Parts: sequence; C-alpha cells; structure tokens
Amino acid sequence: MRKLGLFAIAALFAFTACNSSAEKSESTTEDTLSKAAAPELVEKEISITINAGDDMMYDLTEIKVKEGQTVKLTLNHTGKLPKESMGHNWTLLAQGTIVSDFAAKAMLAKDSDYIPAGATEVIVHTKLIGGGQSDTIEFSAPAKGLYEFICTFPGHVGMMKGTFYVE
Ligand SMILES: [Cu+2]
Repeated sequence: MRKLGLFAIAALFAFTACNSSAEKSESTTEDTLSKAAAPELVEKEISITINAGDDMMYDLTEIKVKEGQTVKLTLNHTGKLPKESMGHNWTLLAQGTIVSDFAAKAMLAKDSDYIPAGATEVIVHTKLIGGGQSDTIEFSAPAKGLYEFICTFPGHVGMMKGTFYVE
C-alpha cells in the first residue's frame, strides 16, 4: 500500500513535470515563431520624402531606416529660387567624414553641382535642384550605425544637415 502510494506520487510528479515542460516548450515555440516572423515585419523598402525650401532648411533632421532596406528617398525643393542661388541636394556621408572639411571641399566643385568627382566621403546623393524640382534616389541602407547627411550647396551645411540612423 505504501509502495503504491509512492508510485502514485511519483507518477503525479512525472505528470506535472511533463505537463510543465510541455507548457514550456509551447511558449518556446511561440517565442521562436514570433522571432522568426519579425524579419518579415521589416519592410524591404522604405520611402522617405524630405522637403527643403528657400528658407534653407530640411523638414527632416532625423531619418531612421533598417539595415539592408532599400531606401527610396525623394527630395523636394518647395521654394521658388533657382538652383544657382538656392540649390539643394541630399548627400549621405560615409562614417568618419569630417563634415566641415568635406563641405569646404564640396563648395569648390561647382562644375559637378558641388559633389567633388570621385569623393569617397559620399555614399549617395540626389541631384542639385532648384525651386519646384524634385529628385528621387534609391539605394541600399548601409551597415548599422549613425551617418550624417548634408546639403553641399555653398553655405548650406550650417542649416541643412541631419542624422541618418541605420538600425
Ligand atoms: Cu541647400
């Protein structure tokens, strides 16, 4: 009788243990599922619109994207002034670029719309545009990290700059 009682207790333990491990494995499966599903929630493409007018300001100073995303970025010049006097571009700079040094160099590159030919500091850039114009570029988000973007038109970098986060 005593043996049977122990057996019953042991069986109960076994059942409880089994049951709780089943619950555990279930929740683990759920965790795995939600983790597995997460990458699909990251859109493959992200569209960003940034506006800048005759006030020499971007309407966005922070842009966040995810690593590997295709970034479709549109720059709109919402002003009226021509590109010769109030040109804007959106230029994404490589990490480690000393922005003021690069801007000083870019200022001199008038013939190539203020993007020095073959500049290794530039990851990607839009065209230089004037009032009423737009330009759209498409590129792959670079490696995770923090980048800076600027307008390379002479004198604009002080007002026209922002941070591009790749998460
Ligand atoms: Cu500008």
